Amino acid sequence: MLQIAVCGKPNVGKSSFFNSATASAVEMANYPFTTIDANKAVAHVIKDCPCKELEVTCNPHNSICIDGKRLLPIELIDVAGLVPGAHEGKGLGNKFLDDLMQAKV
Ligand SMILES: Nc1nc2c(ncn2[C@@H]2O[C@H](COP(=O)(O)OP(=O)(O)O)[C@@H](O)[C@H]2O)c(=O)[nH]1
Ligand SMILES: [Mg+2]
Repeated sequence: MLQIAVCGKPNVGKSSFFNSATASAVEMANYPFTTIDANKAVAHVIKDCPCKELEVTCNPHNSICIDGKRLLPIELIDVAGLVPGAHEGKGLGNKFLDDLMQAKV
């Protein structure tokens, strides 16, 4: 499954977006480093499925078709905030970068 990491400065709403997109309930709060360990959950991109236009029955293997709408799963990864000097070990340093590197995007 495609993995997309949500990356940004501390306290900008990454975990709030993650919760909305995946119907999760990870901690979100108005101070930096509320998120330490990365959170992962599945969200769906919703597109029109060609099955309606082609008038065929749809039975996809890697996604879900509901009444002509195709739900394509992606794994979202919510990581700690990006701080200056992370590559030198500041903030969560390399741990933060390791979490990010799992993602394709
Ligand atoms: N005004 C405003 N506040 C937001 C928005 N999204 C999140 N917040 C608040 O910003 C704070 C940090 O949110 P959080 O999701 O924990 O940020 P993160 O550190 O980037 O994961 C929380 O108090 C949220 O309620 C938004 O779109 N607008
Ligand atoms: Mg967060």
